[in-house]
Amino acid sequence: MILKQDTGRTLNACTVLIVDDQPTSRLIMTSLLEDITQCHAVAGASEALDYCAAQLPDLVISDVSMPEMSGRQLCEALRSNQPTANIPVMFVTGSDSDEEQEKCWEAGGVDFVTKPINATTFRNRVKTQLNHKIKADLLEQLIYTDRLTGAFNRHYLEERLPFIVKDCERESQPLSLALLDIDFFKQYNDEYGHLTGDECLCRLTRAVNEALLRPMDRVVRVGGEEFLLLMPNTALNGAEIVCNRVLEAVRRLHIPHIGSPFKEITVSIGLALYQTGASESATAVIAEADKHLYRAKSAGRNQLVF
Ligand code: GH3
Ligand code: MG
Ligand code: MG
Ligand code: MG
Repeated sequence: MILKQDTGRTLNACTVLIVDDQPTSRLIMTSLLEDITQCHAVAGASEALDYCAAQLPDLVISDVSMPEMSGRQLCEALRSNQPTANIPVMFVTGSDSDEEQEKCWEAGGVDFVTKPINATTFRNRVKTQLNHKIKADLLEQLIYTDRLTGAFNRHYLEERLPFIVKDCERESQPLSLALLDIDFFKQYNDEYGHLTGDECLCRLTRAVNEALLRPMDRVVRVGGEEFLLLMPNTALNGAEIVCNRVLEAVRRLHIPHIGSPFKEITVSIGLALYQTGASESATAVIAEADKHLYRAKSAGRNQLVF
């Protein structure tokens, strides 16, 4: 079965986070929106940051003046952190001075609503923002993922790898990189046909994704039947465990392949480590993983080399 991409998201499947230190404001906004979308309300910015990091809501509606941290600071904090950088922030405030407004726009806000809230305007502006977000997410998915398997694509790798490396450098964390290639896949296509080959690629992608542990891990389709596994904050011993689990997950699919000595679909994996502060670039480490993959192939396939 081919992986279905998430193209038909509707407003009621979106999540909105409401941030306001006044309980009545939270209540009013929630009651105005709860028939449109999923609402969650919190009383302050630090709670909001935790929620956003964990849940990635589709829109944040924030009060501007709050005791511990202002709405503007919340917006800036969301912007400066990659996973939350694309969450739109709409400001709702009782203070409508031009200066305050200007600062909110500068902080990266997408809309600015003044209290007392006009219900119709508010509801429709929220709907507009959510519709934009649905389209932006879809566009991102189309740009960064492979249509057949749903895995991330080369374009994603070229654009995101420098940032992934930068995050690892900043946190002094290792980055494990593994190249995976299907064994005897040309014979598989010859024997079972290209469509069955495509289906095999999809099932394999799903199995590999499921075998990866952390939400930060990524599967990138870098060639026809070749995948790069990106494992940030993962040292070699951890990555070895993950790669062995991937090998096992593929074996457990038990996809028949009579042209292979294993009689089932298997993969070979070459693993290498990017260490922060080292002179080697991530691209050089991928080349090293490729050498290890070649050795895994020469040594009989269906194995990991690092
Ligand atoms: P090895 O064990 O050495 O990796 O052998 P192999 O046959 O897998 O390697 P080779 O690179 O010679 O062949 C890769 C094959 O993958 C060629 C092509 O038929 C198949 N392939 C590449 N992209 C796709 C795709 O999108 N769909 C299908 N069905 N097959 C593909
Ligand atoms: Mg307030
Ligand atoms: Mg191959
Ligand atoms: Mg290949």
